[in-house]
Amino acid sequence: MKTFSFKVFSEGISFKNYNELKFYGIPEICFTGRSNVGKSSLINAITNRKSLASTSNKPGHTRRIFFYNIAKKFMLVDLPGYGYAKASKNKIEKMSELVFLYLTKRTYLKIVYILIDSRHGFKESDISFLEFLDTNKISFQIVFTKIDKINKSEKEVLIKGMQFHKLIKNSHPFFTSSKTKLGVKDIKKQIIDNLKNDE
Ligand SMILES: Nc1nc2c(ncn2[C@@H]2O[C@H](COP(=O)(O)OP(=O)(O)O)[C@@H](O)[C@H]2O)c(=O)[nH]1
Ligand SMILES: [Mg+2]
Repeated sequence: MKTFSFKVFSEGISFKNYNELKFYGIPEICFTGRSNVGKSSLINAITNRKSLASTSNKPGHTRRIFFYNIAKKFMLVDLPGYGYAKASKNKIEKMSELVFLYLTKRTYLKIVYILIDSRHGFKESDISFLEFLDTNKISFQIVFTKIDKINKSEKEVLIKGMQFHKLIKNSHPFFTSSKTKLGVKDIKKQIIDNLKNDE
């Protein structure tokens, strides 16, 4: 496969229930993270759009899974975020049934990009989500967002913090900013490489 531009072929289509999900016959690549982590901004940066992912922020839409067909090569999947600040504690801990079924049953799923806000680092909900992916043998890639908001020594603290958990210790995170576009190319390159392995 040659490189391709991440042109959005179809506008987002969203689902609220697992049994409504359609199969598209192309690989699926997910983005998720705690709310406000910068997920919509990063999806917009990757697809070079101003407001592609903003609709998923509308009230009532936050519990839906959004699919965007990118250049007919893959489906970019915007998973509902976890760790809702306004939800009850119970909801924070509990993964929605939709996300659970999607992640455990979807055979076209290639990789999950886990977004972590550089200013806040890993939280308990991130770690439990990572443990869930590991248990279910789902590959993931860690992406630090809003890197423009931290300085060099804060970045070092962030990297050091990764040594404390076995699941993230040896992983190679991406450092990104939707503001400066830092790291956006690296994600696109990894996606293209990942899709190549399928051919
Ligand atoms: N400085 C900076 N702000 C960002 C960046 N990405 C997102 N934000 C801001 O963080 C807030 C949440 O971003 P959004 O993409 O809506 O997060 P989401 O809730 O995860 O979809 C917004 O105010 C964005 O402008 C970034 O890379 N740099
Ligand atoms: Mg959003």
